[in-house]
Amino acid sequence: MKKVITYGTYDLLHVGHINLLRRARELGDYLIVVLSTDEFNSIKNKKAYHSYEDRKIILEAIKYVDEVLPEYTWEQKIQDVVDNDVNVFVMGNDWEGKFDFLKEYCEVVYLPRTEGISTTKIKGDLHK
Ligand code: C2G
Repeated sequence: MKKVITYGTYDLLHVGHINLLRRARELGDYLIVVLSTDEFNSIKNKKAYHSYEDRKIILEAIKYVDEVLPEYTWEQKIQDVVDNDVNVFVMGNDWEGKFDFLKEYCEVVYLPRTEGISTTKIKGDLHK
């Protein structure tokens, strides 16, 4: 079984997230999403609207997602890849090159982001 892993906050779910998850899942047979906890979001200077628990329930309802695990730190990726026998690490290309250290452990794929949509844009548009 070819296992794929990806990371993110996945707040205010939108088509950019779904496009990423679909393409990531298509690279293997099983997709693990490592979801930023509320505490880690504050380290990323992000404030999610939905709690970790709610973001986890939402992600688990997506047909492309097989498993959701918590992301607590920047430093857990190697351990996650090894512990879960991951073959492919995937992120949107806003992260291009940032996780190439994982190439020792698995394939590293950066996928084109979906243009014109982001959680930040949604929040901004709603305030207009
Ligand atoms: N994404 C995308 N297109 C968009 C918006 C997001 O392809 N228009 C992708 C991002 O590139 C990322 C995933 O969707 O791969 C989740 O995006 P975020 O929730 O913003 O994740 P981020 O805060 O970048 O978290 O350790 C890594 C971090 O946890 C990444």
